Amino acid sequence: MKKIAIASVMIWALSAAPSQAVTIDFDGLAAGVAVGATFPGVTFVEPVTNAFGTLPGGTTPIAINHSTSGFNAVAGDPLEAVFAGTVGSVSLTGIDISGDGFQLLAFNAGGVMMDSASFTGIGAGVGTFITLTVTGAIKHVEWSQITDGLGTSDGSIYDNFTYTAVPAPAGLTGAGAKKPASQPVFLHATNPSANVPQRTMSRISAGVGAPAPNMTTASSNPARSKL
Ligand SMILES: [Ca+2]
Ligand SMILES: [Ca+2]
Repeated sequence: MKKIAIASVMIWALSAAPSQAVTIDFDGLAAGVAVGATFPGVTFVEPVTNAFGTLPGGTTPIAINHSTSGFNAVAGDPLEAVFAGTVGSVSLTGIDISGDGFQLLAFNAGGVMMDSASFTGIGAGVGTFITLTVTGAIKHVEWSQITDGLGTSDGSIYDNFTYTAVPAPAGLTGAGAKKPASQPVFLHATNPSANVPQRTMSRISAGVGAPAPNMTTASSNPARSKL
């Protein structure tokens, strides 16, 4: 019966009503891996995982940062997420947000920026976090610091990527809709009903068929004394 119950939850996650929020907390992934296409419906470009989800504003233990610029992502080379279709809103929590700030930009299918949100903290932003939301018919989002005036003396990470699909026309949401739309769905890469070992998923995200690269927290995240 327990397996049946878990399977039912997953079916809900995969066939969620169009207006339902989906939150990716990254906590089922190991630290130091590319997120890539781990989660259905959205492909992450640049984000790799780190073990700083324990900081204020995050969910433990995993958060994300840029694959090459680490904790100092800049607007010219942002982190990105591209949806398979279009979604109606995207929210993301920025953690340890300093005077260099945090911006979240939303683009439509034509690549035109249609919404943006931003926040600027004070100093190195230790303990400062903010959840930004953008809305519209969103095909992809980009996020980064606003500037990098503080350089490597400061950095930021990100966690809890949430999106809500464009609501379907009235009358098309009733099939199997037994779960309240206000209740978010959390996607974990290690959901037992997926029946895919976490290690395998990490390899998939790094390249199918290739030997698992030596991706460690140290090699994927620049050595930093603080964020
Ligand atoms: Ca997390
Ligand atoms: Ca910071």
